[in-house]
Amino acid sequence: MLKKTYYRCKPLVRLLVSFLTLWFVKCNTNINKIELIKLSEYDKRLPSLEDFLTELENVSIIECGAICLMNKFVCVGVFYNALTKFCKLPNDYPNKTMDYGVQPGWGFWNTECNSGWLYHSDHCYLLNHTQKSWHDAKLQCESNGAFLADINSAEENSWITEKLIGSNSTDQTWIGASDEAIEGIFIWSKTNSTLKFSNWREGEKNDFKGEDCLSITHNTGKWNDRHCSIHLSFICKKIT
Ligand SMILES: [Ca+2]
Ligand SMILES: [Ca+2]
Repeated sequence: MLKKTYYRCKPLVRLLVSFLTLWFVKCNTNINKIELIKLSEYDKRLPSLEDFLTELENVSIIECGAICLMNKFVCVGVFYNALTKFCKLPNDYPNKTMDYGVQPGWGFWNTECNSGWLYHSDHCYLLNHTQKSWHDAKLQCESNGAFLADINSAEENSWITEKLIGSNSTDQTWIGASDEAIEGIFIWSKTNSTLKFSNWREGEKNDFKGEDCLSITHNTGKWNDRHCSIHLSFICKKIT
């Protein structure tokens, strides 16, 4: 039995988005953010087979999620009973072959993204603080099965600025477009397509001494073209 006090997770923000409930928590562990998505199709349902790796009692949903992600096995999600504060970590993703019983209070919470990644609108995002050139950042994302993030709407740009970056600094971080192929025509590397949405800072893009790679400013979410060889943090994105 893992003790709940070991993790000391504090809920920071709780957002209700239609049928999704997103939790952002801060822990004193290497897990800084956890996102759990409640899958309503499992409400009040619990596999009656005792097919669980771990069972915990008297824990919060946040603590339960943190414990799941702290384990070495792949954490697919948790069964949690809001009435009794019991938590069960399943061996595998629940499926139709399991024998379900209807029990009050139980719900299934999915960990859609790996530890450190944040979920938004069917994608997982990671702000990687390692400073890399634009091309090395792109390769790093791709080595994680992701891509250097594209941004396709004002809503996505705002979410990235406020929730993923969440900083007052004027630092900039790489995102996934460049105009190296045709000067002045920025192309998302993921899709090889031109920008359908843009959020250039006043006076940008200016190709100052040959700037070709796209960055986003932390505090404003505004875009700037920078020299591809400079080292910045970067945002990886992948489909869930
Ligand atoms: Ca340029
Ligand atoms: Ca510029």
